[in-house]
Amino acid sequence: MAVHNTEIASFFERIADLLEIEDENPFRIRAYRNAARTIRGSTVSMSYLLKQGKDLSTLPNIGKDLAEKIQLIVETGDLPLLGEIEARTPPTLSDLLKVQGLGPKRVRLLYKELDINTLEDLRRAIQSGKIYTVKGFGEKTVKALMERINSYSTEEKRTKWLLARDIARPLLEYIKQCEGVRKVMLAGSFRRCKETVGDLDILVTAKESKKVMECISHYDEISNVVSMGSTRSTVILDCGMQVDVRVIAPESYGAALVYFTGSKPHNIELRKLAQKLGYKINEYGVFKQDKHIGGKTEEELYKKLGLNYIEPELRENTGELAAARNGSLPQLISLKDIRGDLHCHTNATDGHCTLSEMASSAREKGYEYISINDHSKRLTVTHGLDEAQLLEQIRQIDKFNAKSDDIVILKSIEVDILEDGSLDLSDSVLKELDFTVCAVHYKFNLSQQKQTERILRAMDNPYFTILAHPTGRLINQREAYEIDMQKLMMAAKQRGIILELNAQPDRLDLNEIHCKTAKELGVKLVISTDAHSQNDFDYMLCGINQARRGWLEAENVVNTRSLKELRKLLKRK
Ligand code: DGT
Ligand code: CA
Ligand code: CA
Repeated sequence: MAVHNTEIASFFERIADLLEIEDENPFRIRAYRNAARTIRGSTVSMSYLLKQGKDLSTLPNIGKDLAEKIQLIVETGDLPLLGEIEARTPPTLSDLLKVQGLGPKRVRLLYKELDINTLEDLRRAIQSGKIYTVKGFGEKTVKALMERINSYSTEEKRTKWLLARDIARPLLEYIKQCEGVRKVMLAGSFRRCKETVGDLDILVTAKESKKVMECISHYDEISNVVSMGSTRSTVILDCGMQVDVRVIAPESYGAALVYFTGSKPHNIELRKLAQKLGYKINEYGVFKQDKHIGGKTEEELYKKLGLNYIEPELRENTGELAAARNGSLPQLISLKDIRGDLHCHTNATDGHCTLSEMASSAREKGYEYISINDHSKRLTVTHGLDEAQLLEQIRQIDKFNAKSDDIVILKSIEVDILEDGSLDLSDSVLKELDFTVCAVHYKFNLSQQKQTERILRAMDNPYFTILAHPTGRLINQREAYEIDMQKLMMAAKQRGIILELNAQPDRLDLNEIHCKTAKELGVKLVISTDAHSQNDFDYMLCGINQARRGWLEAENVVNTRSLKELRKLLKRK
């Protein structure tokens, strides 16, 4: 039996988890995670490629060493390296990583000091009070931890959008080549570009649905068939993702797409509206007294209801129907509007690539500008730039710009907002930069009032330009810290400060509600990838998804502007 891509990816993910707990080199950890992503997202299996004699090191994120490891897994079904790591660090520790609030550092500490290996061990240590002997585990932390453990087992597991895309991609390619298939579409929350998706909903139009279902049942990565009818089926993939597939008639395509794209509240409002107009709508079409009068395309369905076409990202029943009726839907921002990236790291701190490597990737994207925003000294004591190092980087950027005739690198920094609201570098060096990106990286647990005051005080610094990942949340891992967002936004507006929508797939910070509020208040936003390597520029898509869900238009986002316009917007009031 051939080894599946998901199995290979999962070897690398497990290695990355455990190395992280061991506090290994972050570059190495990232290399395993990136490789896992490539493998999961590949539309052909690694086994097949190897059989064809393909050199796997030509794939993105796969170097010679990883290519050899993949080959070993394919040939033997095993990877001794994982066994070696598991011999020193129990594999169950990676389950603990999944508990929100437990990062690798804390998991390591719990393991070293109390020999906590499993969730059950952790629960017992909390109940016996032993956990309080470990540094950093105070009453508040432990209480929150217990709540999370209790909800953990019942919590449904949702997959981040980008990973869902990588899982869906090879499956869609597979379905497309099944005999008789015409169209294949992903619907559901995936199409609405939610931050996370529960399951994948796939619609297929085909001549003969039975044959298609038969073909799908032979997909290599299915672990369990939950149900298999002639027009609908539900399967679980090896990676645990559930997939609902429906085969539909071409004349119902639009109606089915609307129905299965959802959201449910949007659909309910549509149905109510249809009733008012004397129609009935369902997944098969639009009906007037049982006569099928439409539903072939989505546009047609919306038109029959007196509505302009509503983009999937807006279908949450948060005002989109009214806007579609009165012609005031936003002209949503799209990837092609983006002209540059204003949050990028290099290997001067915790990035992986040089300044010119980052610039060349950005150039390939057709960008006019990027900025370099390495960390200031505090964050990563060993990596952060001090003032002399930052001045040296500024000289390097000047040199680069003098030679570059297309892309421009803007001089910047990701500077820490210290606990007292001061910035981590002195004004005398900050003034040498084109702008700053300012962020909270520690002391997440201040009260709402204190945290808000801390950031407001930082904003009083005239060199504060952009507030990075404003809430600090990490999807499935860490809650947002408490801040008065309305207050921060008003302050940002007054001072001409820009808020970042951080596009990292596990941040997506601001969320869509914040984006919409910012737009309404007239606060400017920037969509930035926080790229740590060349491939990370691709995260811009995730940022755009989030921005679209937040009703943003190009004009709300500063990195849709030309460099000349951008420079004006980066000026403080
Ligand atoms: P998920 O999978 O939890 O991320 O969220 P969705 O939105 O993909 O939800 P899912 O997979 O349960 O169903 C896909 C779409 O099908 C959903 O957005 C709307 C539609 N749908 C499902 N069940 C119902 C229902 O009972 N009534 C209506 N009107 N629509 C439904
Ligand atoms: Ca779904
Ligand atoms: Ca579903």
